[in-house]
Amino acid sequence: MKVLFVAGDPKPERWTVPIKQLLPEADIYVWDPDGPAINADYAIVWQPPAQLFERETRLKAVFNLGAGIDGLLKVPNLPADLTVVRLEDAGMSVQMAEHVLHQILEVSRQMELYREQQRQRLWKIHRPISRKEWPIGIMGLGHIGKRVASTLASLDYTVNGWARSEHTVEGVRTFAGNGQLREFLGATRVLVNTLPLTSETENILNYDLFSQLQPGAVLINVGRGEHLVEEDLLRALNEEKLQRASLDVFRKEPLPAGHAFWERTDITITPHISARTLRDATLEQITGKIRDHASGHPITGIVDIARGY
Ligand code: OXD
Repeated sequence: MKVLFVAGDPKPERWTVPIKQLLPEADIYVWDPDGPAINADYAIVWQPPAQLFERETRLKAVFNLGAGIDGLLKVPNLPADLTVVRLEDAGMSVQMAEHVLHQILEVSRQMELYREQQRQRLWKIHRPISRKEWPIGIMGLGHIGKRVASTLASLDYTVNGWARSEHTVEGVRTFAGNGQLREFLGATRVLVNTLPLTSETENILNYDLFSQLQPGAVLINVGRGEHLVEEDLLRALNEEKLQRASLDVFRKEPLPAGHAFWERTDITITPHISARTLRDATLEQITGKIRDHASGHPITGIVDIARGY
């Protein structure tokens, strides 16, 4: 079995050595843009070049090194009938739950105010959190959205969840489809985006949507930069339709030094770190699936290319 590793890591051996340990029966190759076809059976990829699918025409499946497969689906020449498999959790959802909780506590527990007081050596106690004032709405109820929602629900926040189709999450009120979006937004003060990026969800975080949230709303975007209409965010903040935004993902990454977001004290910027791909858990999952697929067993995480996730 031939497995091809295609990701722009300057030290690919960080990946290929453990892949070989986990899958000793396979021959492991690193993508060489100028090299010949190796007739790989499987490819493990992150944002691969279009040449991959021109050159490697015998792939049985391609495994994405991330949960979001928008980057892979954009690659020209991706055969429409190729089996594409995304990462399922692999330690990401717990990180995401932690990150989102942290961003919420920043506002619900007034952490910036207490940091400022520390700078002033001021001991002053403000009123305690009232959870009722911080209803949270999670957009996207896949592995990650569900984990975020159930973590927050376990801390007694009111949590709503919205997705294209019906979902059930214990302790969470769920809404489905465009027909229930308005009601979901009206019940939400902290909006957390974990949606996959598709043609239907691109630009979904826009001025019209922000206008339907509860007063003093907060946006936490851990989905993709393309979900957000950037000028609409600035307008909503300027008009106080939103109180704050915490952004981990951007249309252009790294966020250009001259970008208006850097200047804003009402925007928290993190460099796409809300949930990192953890190498050990990721490779255990992918190599396990490669072995199962090669021996004809069913695997989970196969993407519906037409639906986009
Ligand atoms: C992912 C990511 O999609 O890291 O997994 O953004």
